[in-house]
Amino acid sequence: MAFFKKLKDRLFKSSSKIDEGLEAIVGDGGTEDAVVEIEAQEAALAIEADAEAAQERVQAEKDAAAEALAQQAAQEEAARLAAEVEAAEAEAREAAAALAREEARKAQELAAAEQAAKEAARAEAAERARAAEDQAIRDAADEAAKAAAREAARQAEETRLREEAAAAEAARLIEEQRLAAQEAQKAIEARQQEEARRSAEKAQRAADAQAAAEQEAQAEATRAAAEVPAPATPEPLKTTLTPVAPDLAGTTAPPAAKPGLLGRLMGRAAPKTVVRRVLDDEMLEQLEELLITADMGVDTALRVTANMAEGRFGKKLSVGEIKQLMADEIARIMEPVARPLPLYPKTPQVVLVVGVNGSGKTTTIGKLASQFKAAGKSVVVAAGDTFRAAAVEQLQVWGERAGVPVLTAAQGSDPASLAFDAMTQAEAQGADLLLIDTAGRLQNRSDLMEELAKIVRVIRKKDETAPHNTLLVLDATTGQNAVNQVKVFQDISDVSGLVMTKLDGTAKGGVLVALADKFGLPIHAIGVGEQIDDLSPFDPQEFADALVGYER
Ligand SMILES: Nc1nc2c(ncn2[C@@H]2O[C@H](COP(=O)(O)OP(=O)(O)O)[C@@H](O)[C@H]2O)c(=O)[nH]1
Ligand SMILES: [Mg+2]
Repeated sequence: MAFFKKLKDRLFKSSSKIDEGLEAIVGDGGTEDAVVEIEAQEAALAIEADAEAAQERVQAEKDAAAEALAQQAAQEEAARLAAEVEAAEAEAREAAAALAREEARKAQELAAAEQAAKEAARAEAAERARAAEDQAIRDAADEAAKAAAREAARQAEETRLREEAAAAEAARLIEEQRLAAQEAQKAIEARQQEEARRSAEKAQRAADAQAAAEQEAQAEATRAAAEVPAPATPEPLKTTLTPVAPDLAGTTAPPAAKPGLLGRLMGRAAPKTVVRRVLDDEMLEQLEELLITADMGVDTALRVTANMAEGRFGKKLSVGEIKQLMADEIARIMEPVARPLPLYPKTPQVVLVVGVNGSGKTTTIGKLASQFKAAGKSVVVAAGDTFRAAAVEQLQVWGERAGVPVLTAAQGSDPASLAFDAMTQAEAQGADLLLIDTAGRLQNRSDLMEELAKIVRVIRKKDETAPHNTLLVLDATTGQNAVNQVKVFQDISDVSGLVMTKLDGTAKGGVLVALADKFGLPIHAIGVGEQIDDLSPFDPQEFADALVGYER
């Protein structure tokens, strides 16, 4: 195609040259024609003038002859002289005519010569144009041949490069296989050594234990012979419970006393073997599936794997590297949404807590109340889930644990009027925060919507900027269903942030990544247990590492 286009361009160029040539020729011819006409006219005028001059000369001679004849004054000779004059006149006329004929012939010859020269010039120009045209065609053919040669060379080069790349790839694969085999061999050797070491240690320990037991038996026998045994005092019962009141000033439980967040989150053991593999389509698909099975949702899983693969396709990656990449990618998605519950100078700050039944609202309110209390804030809690008596009692228990007042109303009473009373009390006692629990009967969505709207309406009578936060509590074990819950609650309330509970109770948790990716709502905290201090600030990197099982 390119070749034909080139040739076409060149042909257009040579035809435009012909145009130029034609114009030049026509222009030149026009001017030459005018010059010949003028010259012919001038020649004719000269001949005429010469004839006049000759006539004048003849007249003068005639006059002179007449005068001479007169001077000789031979009257009788007059007739003869007249005859002679007549003869001289005729001769002179003849001479003048001959001269004129000669001049006219010369002028004609000149015009003919000019005409011939012009013809020759025209013929030469035509010949030049033909030659130029031939040359252009030859050039085009040359160019075509060169282009074809270049294309052939390029293709040959491409083939060579492809072959080289294939050879390099094959060599690399062989090398990889060799390295993998080497690594596998090393791992086997290491494992064998480790096993040998362990069995040696075990044997040693058995021998030591045996010796100690023998010694102890001997000593015991000696003591028994010497003393009366004292009554045994029971060992103090070791509690595995975590402290009830968390210390927000910064002291945390020592890592040995309680499994770390990482461990509790997914409850996974760190991998023991290292796997290396070339990142290819197949592997990417597998990674995607993996993320999808971790509740991440198709879109987010695709985004994560695509970003991971960028610039790394064909590279060999170890499990550790893949995990790190994945964790970093997930953390990057979550970073912008990791924000603690914002605290405002306006008090009481009203926090409305919404979510489906059983998602963990009441528990989360208890944990939040406890944390804020520990941070020196005065907190009031309103038991807005008046639908179930058990819900009210449950919140009262949490209030006692956290040491904050819980405002309740009779079962079945209007949660909005309870919220109004709670506002009044919170204002009266100068509370910093008012946490309002709500019911989560999603099966009757319009009732719930009306109930929440009414609560908002009445608290706005007290403070038109309230509620300052609408926290949506989601249960991590519900997986992708949490995505629907966010949509529904965004429809019926003004969700300002999320808390995800029960991340200790699932091996998945990927839905939180999907939520961050899809909605961009702030994630304030995560629930990692049923105890009062099992509510952690959301740390994206820590979460991502835990989700993929990466240990830094
Ligand atoms: N493992 C675990 N259980 C939780 C967590 N948060 C809440 N729960 C439990 O989930 C159940 C429902 O919680 P609740 O606060 O009553 O949910 P509500 O209906 O939304 O108020 C209770 O048994 C809680 O102990 C959490 O972070 N981890
Ligand atoms: Mg509840």
